[in-house]
Amino acid sequence: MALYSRVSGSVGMITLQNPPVNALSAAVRQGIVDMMHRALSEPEVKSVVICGQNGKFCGGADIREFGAKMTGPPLVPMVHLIEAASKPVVAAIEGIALGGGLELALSCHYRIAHSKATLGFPEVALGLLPGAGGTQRLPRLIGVPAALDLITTGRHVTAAEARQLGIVDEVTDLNAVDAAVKFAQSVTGKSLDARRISTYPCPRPPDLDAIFERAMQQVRRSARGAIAPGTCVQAVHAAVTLPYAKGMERERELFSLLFTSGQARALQYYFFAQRAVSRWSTANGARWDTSKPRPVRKAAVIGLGTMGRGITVSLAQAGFSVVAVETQEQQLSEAKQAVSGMLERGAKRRGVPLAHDKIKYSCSVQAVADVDLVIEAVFEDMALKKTVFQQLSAICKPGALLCTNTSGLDIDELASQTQSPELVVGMHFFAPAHVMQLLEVVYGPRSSPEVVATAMQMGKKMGKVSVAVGNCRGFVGNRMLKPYLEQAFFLLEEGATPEQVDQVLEEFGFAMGVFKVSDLSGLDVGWKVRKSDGLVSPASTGTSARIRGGSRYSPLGDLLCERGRFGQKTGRGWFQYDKPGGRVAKPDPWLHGFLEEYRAQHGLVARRIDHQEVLERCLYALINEGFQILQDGIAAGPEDIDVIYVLGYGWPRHRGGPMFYAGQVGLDKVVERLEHYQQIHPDVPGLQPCSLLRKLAASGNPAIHKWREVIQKPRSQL
Ligand code: 3H9
Repeated sequence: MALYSRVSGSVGMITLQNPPVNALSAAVRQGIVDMMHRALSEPEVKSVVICGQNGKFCGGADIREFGAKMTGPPLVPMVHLIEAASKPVVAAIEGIALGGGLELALSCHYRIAHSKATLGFPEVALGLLPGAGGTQRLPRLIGVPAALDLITTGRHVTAAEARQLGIVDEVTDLNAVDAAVKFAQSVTGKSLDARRISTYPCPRPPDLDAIFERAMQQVRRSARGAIAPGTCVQAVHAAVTLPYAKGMERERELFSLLFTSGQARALQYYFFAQRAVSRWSTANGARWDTSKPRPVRKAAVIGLGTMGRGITVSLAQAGFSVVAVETQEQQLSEAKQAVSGMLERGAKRRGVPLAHDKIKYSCSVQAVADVDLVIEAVFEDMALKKTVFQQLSAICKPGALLCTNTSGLDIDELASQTQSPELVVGMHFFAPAHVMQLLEVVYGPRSSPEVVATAMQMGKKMGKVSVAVGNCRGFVGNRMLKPYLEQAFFLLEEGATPEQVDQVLEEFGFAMGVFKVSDLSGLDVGWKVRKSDGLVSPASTGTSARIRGGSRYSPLGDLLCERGRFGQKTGRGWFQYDKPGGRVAKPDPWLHGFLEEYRAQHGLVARRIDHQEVLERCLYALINEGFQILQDGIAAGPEDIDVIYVLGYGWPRHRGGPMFYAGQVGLDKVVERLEHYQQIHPDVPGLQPCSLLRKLAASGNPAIHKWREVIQKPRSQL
């Protein structure tokens, strides 16, 4: 709702009241309309200030209302009422003015912002465009190129930048509401003719066509199939080419198109999913709201390879004192140099404060004796990690958390090396660790709830989205990756090429196809794991080279590694590169010949594989594993899986994540297609629909927020 008060005798003050971000719900919109009429009708009131409660102007339209039937006054007539007012209306922007919140501010005649406020049009990230006149007013106010930038990227700007762009009239370090009241008094009685943005002509730069062409190219390059950015460009184009009223009609048409799209639903689901994962729970009943994190001031990182360096940088930038340990002098000095460079680049590019003085380097593990938390980041080798954990358990002060950065090793096995297994958790960072936003916090059966809470909070302080997951081989992300990769290998055996598979996945919206990603991360990484699992050679002579443990296995990755093809780092992998370390993947005729020979050797006849089969086999096998993970209680809900896949594995955000996507396709259809492929390829593992997936499909494809009710039942039957 909106509160009304009178200040300094002549200023009517309308305060938006809808915690936590004063979103423009039906009640708030109704309140604004009613209070505007009241302010305009009171003769003593000479000017109006609109502000938000609790230091936040407004976070935009209430996203929670998007799924329901629209009630209350619409936003567009509301902003027109404000702009048309005969008394000056001043927006007092504290905290945030985002989306519909900024549109509300743009309908006011003046805008005063606090210096710490941020402003922007983030609608594009929700699959929308600013639909209450934002696409028509902003270019009129700040010009086409700047408006295109803000609207198509959704980036937030500081009050200082907003002032520079001409979005706000004044910036203050003092109380912005008080400043707005004073300002409102100072403009009482002045003509408002020049203050109504909708009446401004839209600037028409001479190279207008080139500007729009460039903007379209830019969004096509980065959108990966998302439709909102290009639609935003079209809406701004209408501001330049049509009179205001016609431009508003075009904005409404384009907004409706997006609003009803599956992409908008996916992006809005994802918005809430990313917030839901912070309300974590574990399989044994620990929860975010009953587990208190322990204080951490000083942390340590053991092992300063690529991951350890990134983790050190993240910790230091988040303000923690860090002891960085690498036992080899030479490697320590190289790491020190690399970390300094990363900190300097962070300061230069992102304005992160330089944090050299937060880090102390040491060659001795003894240096971690007084820290509150250790993150071990040595090689992915269980024997080595066990030794480190035994040492840490003896050296660290009582109560210190012992965390391991691993992409899939058994947390419980490591915990059993220590005197206090309840203090052990996994922290699975993604490379590069100081850049990637995702952190899987892996709890073992013995990890204490406070320890999970502490690791989750540490991730948040490092600017990451932390997702709590249970302990199993590969946790959530890498466990689901295995069947996805397997299908891709099998498809090569059956006649596909790496470029065909990657093209299909990239057209779906992945940042990179599965084979390019393998080349980037290094084919030797998986090879090492397969070797230690005893998979690289058949169990006994006479067993087929393509069978392991009774299931089909593709040794293609192993064969490439045996030939020294480790991907980008060696200049050859599934693709070829111009030099070792090269980035541009090119199809490799050698590989095509190699695949032909391989097929001939194993009696495989290549067939034409269509795009649909590539997509369905890769994605549905991955999704099926996701349902198995839910069934096993490794992830608490589908949101956890979706956030992991979007932030850690390049899943296109506008498709919501694999579990949301499955729901959109229809769970019954996913089951039916998996069964279809399973019938044709009975020897291919990963195509047998898991029982939770079957159960959900049979219960009528319920909406994703209802899955948890069904998930609880199979678990309790175990
Ligand atoms: C729009 O305006 C369309 C119009 O152009 C045209 C229409 C015709 N609605 O992120 P946080 C909740 S589209 C409802 O954790 P922070 C959020 O779910 C809208 N709820 O805090 C969370 O709830 P919970 C354009 C909202 O401090 C709580 O607030 N606006 C909304 O890290 C705290 O959020 C946007 O896209 C909302 N609009 O960040 C802004 N916003 O605790 C989206 C937040 O139950 N919001 N909530 O999980 C944001 O970017 C961030 O939330 C914000 C605060 C920066 C505001």
